[in-house]
Amino acid sequence: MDTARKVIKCKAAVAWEVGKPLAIEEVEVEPPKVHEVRIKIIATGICRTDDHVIKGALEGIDFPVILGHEGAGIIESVGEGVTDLKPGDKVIPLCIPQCGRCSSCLNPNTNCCLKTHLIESQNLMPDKTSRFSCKGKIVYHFLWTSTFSEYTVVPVDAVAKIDDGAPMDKACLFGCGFSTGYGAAINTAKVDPGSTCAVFGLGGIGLSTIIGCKSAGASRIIGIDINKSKFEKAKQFGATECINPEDFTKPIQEVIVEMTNGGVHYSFECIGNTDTMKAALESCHLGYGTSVIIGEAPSAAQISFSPLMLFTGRTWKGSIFGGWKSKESVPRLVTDYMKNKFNLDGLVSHTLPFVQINEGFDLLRSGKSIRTILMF
Ligand code: PAD
Ligand code: ZN
Ligand code: ZN
Repeated sequence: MDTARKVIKCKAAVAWEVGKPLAIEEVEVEPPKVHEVRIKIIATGICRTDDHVIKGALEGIDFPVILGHEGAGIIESVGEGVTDLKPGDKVIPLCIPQCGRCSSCLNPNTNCCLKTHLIESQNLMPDKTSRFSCKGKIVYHFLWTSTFSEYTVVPVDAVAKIDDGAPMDKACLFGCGFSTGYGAAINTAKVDPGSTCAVFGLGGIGLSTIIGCKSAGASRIIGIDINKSKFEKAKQFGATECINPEDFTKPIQEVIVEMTNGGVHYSFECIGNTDTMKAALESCHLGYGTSVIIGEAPSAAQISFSPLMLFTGRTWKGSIFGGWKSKESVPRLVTDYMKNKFNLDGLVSHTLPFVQINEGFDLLRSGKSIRTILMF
């Protein structure tokens, strides 16, 4: 059936209000407008950031909304003016776009395109309308990705075309988790061979950071988590030792400074908690230690720390989507994966049919899963 230019009715998980489980609904998805594409999502992962929205921790999200930002799919149809994508192409929607024209896109040192949700809301398409509706009500987009829907509409600046042979159930991890952690180590920290790293939080982001630290040649990688069941996998990915802050009476940063004779070269916060952000900074060595914030703290959070930490030569950075300029880098990352440059398959702890999405969130909240992949 030729669906192009027609409204498609399909399944989606709608978040009607804060704090409620997602509801599987039949939604209407309009055809793509100018410079947009409609994608049939094949697989999507569940990331902690989606959970932050469900819990109301992130400001500026309108409801009802279709969440999801770690997906992989196939172009169903393209809107006017789209020249670089065609129906049938395998693609990954990008939660950080790359417009190629703004001052950040033109600056080689950042991936923070000014079209991102950090600067203006991505609850609607660029023309300020939605392509989704359900039961006669408008449903909002999320990060321009909304991958918790069998079909979604995305602006072309937020879509990367990937290798035709890429397995979709793994490729979706390049839409957030893997790219974010791996890039934070490679691009943001620029971990060097022989260095010592500390990774706070061993979920999908933390484990991907470990993969990055290892491939950059770090000789010692310390994993930190309050859930011991994460340690085995962390070691498989390259952690040389794992510690639980609850096993010590003194603060974890003091433990790490002692273990490493003054502090680590690189630390990464992959939790989203201001206490562990501070602990990660204080775990760094004076003079040359660098700490990278990857975890997303609640919108209203503030942090206080001693300026002496930075005065004495430590560097504090943040990393969004691993520093990758998304549209050009994601296809290369997927190709590198196909050439076995890194193995991320172990990040997928569970696979469920899409309609069991709430079970996927339960697995995340109970600490049992790394990434649950939902298949349509
Ligand atoms: P996750 O919940 O799977 O992993 C977090 C891990 O931290 C779990 O294993 C917890 O047990 C552990 N943890 C929790 N509290 C503590 C603590 N006090 N001390 C030590 N360990 C603790 O989440 P995730 O890996 O999907 O995401 C991690 C964060 O990264 C989260 O805040 C998410 O919103 C953020 C994120 N950032 C980006 C980005 O571009 N910067 C992208 C995607 C996700
Ligand atoms: Zn994410
Ligand atoms: Zn841009």
